[in-house]
Amino acid sequence: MSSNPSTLVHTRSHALQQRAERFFPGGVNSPVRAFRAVGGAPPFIDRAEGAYLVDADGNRYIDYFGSWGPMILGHAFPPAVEAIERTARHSASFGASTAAEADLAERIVACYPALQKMRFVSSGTEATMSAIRLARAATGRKRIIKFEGCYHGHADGLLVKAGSGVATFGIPGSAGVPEEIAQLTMALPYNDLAAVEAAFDAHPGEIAAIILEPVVGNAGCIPPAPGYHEGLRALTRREGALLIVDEVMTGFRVALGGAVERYGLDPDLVTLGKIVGGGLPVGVFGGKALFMDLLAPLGPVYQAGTLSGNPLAMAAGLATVSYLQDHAAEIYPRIEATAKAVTEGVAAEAARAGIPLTLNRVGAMWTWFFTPDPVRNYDEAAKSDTVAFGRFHHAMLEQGVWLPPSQFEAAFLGTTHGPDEVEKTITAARAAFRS
Ligand code: HOZ
Repeated sequence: MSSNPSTLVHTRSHALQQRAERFFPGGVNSPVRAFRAVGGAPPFIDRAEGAYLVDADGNRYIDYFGSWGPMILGHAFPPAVEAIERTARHSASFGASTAAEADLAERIVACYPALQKMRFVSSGTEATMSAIRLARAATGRKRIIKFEGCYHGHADGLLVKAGSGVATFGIPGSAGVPEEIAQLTMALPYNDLAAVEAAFDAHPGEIAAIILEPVVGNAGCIPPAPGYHEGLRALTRREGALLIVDEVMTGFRVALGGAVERYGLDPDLVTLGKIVGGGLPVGVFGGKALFMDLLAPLGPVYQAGTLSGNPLAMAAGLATVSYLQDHAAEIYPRIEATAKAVTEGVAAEAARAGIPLTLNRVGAMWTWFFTPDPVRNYDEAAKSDTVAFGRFHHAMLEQGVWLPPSQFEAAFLGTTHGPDEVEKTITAARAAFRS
């Protein structure tokens, strides 16, 4: 693959990028959006509908990142748009309770019975940060275990060997995180139960919780090895530590009840985000009532938020989750079949062109790793040829296919992707691999 000069016009996007750089570091409000990992300048989005993004210069793209996960029902999903419009007429925020919060919670519990009690926050970062505080309070312990390449938002203690932008930019651990805090986080290789056992042996009675992405999405997509989840549950139970399953990415994605349903997990706490807010900022942490009831005002663990349970966010979340729940039997097999067709079709084109590619897919999330070898953990993901990925990304973008702009992010599709999009994507990949 060679990097051909751009044929699409990006004049307006370039001007908007220059303007944005006056106000925002790198011109962005979240690092991976800057396209630094794949090179080139990011197109600015003007609008989106269904499976398509339209940029500021009028170029159309098939969207395979779906706002990094939330848009499983396609962009501008009409019931969510109507619910937001209707709700906004009665004010965007009250800072007091509304019936919509319990309406959404009821729907969430129907999909996630493991959430005996929950609390709404405004982002996945808040959800994981709060879940960890709760685990520390519940156990009276300080240390936590996370896994290399897993990303759980940008709270201090979780930016240790993290995935997503941290992996993309090769930042070993963020500057500004005090060593004393980072030391409380043990980052272990994913899919390696012996490493977890050794950590518990080395720090008996000190580990409050294990937090994991049940299917890694933030180092690219990495499925759990058979028996891995069960092993983590058995070890945490034996050692009196909590198991926190971070389903911000996988929730309502790999099944209606996320990885908890798909793999039959029994977590102590679960975190949700992305899809649960239907594209608006919502995070959730919840789980066993005995832990959740430690939260203020019932207990001594403090956590709060002016925009928590925000009415617009609840409206979008309710429209999305209700639709998913009511149509789950049809939706999940269909998006999985579409994802299988597009991912295997592209992988077959790579094989025909002699380009080594390893495909990891769970349901409608996946990564094409530019490596011939299996990818079961972050170290194996990091062996990918990121330069080749960057060239592929650009060649696809040029042909109207927008993939996540980093080898270390998962791709997604949803209900509005169909045979046409699959066909166009495979054709684009054929051209990309042969260029
Ligand atoms: N942390 C997100 C990807 N895993 C990126 C969020 C964004 O840039 O919008």
